[in-house]
Amino acid sequence: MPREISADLTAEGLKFAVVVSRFNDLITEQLLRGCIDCLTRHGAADKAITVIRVPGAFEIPVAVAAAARAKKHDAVIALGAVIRGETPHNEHIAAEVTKGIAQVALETGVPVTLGVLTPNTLEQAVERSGVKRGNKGAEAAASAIEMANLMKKI
Ligand code: INI
Repeated sequence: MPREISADLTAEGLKFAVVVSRFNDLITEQLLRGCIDCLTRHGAADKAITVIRVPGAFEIPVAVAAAARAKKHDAVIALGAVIRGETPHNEHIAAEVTKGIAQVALETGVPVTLGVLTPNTLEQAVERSGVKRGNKGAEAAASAIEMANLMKKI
């Protein structure tokens, strides 16, 4: 049998930074709610969660980088909402955020999870922030817990 490494979803004793953008805060506040709910339900203490607010999704990577380099958190969670059609440069923003976040994770070795919605419409954003299609903030939180535990095991 090959040796396998996988991790559980216990957040007890782990520390998290959550970087959340204010742009489209109708949506991002719901992502944050889902994220914190997931972390605490899995055992994270309130004082083990630091919420860092940035103006828009474009500013997420630099704050994620600062949080990861501080080496105070077991994982960093990025939350935002880039909605197509709000501005012609929305696609550039979405691409930069995704690339930037991935780069930080690879460079620092700190897991960073992506809870940035990139829907076509506000309605889709609402659906993915706790209404019909789950909550992307909670999904990003669960992935962060798993990755934080996994990195300790590898
Ligand atoms: N920021 C977002 O978080 N979502 C968006 O949909 C968005 N659009 O479409 O413009 C957006 N723009 C602001 C951007 O992230 C920066 O905050 C701004 O350009 C200042 O650097």
